[in-house]
Amino acid sequence: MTDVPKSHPRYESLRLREAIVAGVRKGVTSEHGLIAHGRGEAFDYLLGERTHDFALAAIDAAAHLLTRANHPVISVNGNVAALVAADLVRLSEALKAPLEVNIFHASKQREQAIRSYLQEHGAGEVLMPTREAELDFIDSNRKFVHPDGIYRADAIFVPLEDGDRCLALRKMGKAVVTVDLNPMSRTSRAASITIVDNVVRALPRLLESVEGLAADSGPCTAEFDNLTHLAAAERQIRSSSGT
Ligand code: PTJ
Repeated sequence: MTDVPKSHPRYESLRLREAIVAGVRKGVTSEHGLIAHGRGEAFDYLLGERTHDFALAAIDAAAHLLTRANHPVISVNGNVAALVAADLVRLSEALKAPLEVNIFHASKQREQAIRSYLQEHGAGEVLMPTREAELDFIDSNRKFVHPDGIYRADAIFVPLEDGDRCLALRKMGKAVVTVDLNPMSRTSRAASITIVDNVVRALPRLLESVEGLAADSGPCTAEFDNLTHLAAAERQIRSSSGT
């Protein structure tokens, strides 16, 4: 990383900033993505920049839900592509779930850039938004989906989401797993399972859980109550003294 020694106490946080800035420069991440990242940083700081028990429980429940789904799909936007492209590709392979580009800030050029970036990280086919299939209950660019991807999916992994589409997907009867550092966001509250953690920490753990389950498809763990988990995350934030 440019000029920052690994011994710097904020090294990891600065590394992620650089990854997001590099994403913008490559045309993968939107400029708005910088602001979204900053909001995430603030929540992560309050969470002590570590994965808590409520997130581990959500990861476990998410792994069960996604491995048991008939047609899981992984939705990719400009921020997650910049931060965790290689992990998304590995998760897609482990779940046999297609990757589908779906962005909020409309840009055909950026959609193509995200696809190319995923392919540089080992992805095969990447589904793209189409005009052939539209989600109900939503007006933004995110309504345009692929007929064999999000449109047909019974479970969708949508890390770093804006609330509208999450609600629309739920109203359409689909299960939604999200990763969001803000337990109070509309997305967090609307999702079936919210992993309140940084996507860069959550993805490797989710992958590990999915790979473990693929080897041993044991019984499903207890029912997951999303709102109870969000309340635990909020308590953690309110009691925080930072990192
Ligand atoms: O590429 P696009 O056009 O689809 O745009 C993607 C963003 C993320 C810019 C867009 O979806 C957006 O504006 O999202 P919001 O409404 O700002 O919500 C993003 C949420 O993700 C916020 O609640 C942040 O706290 C959270 N967040 C940000 N960075 C991370 C994060 N959660 C987990 N890990 C992060 N690294």
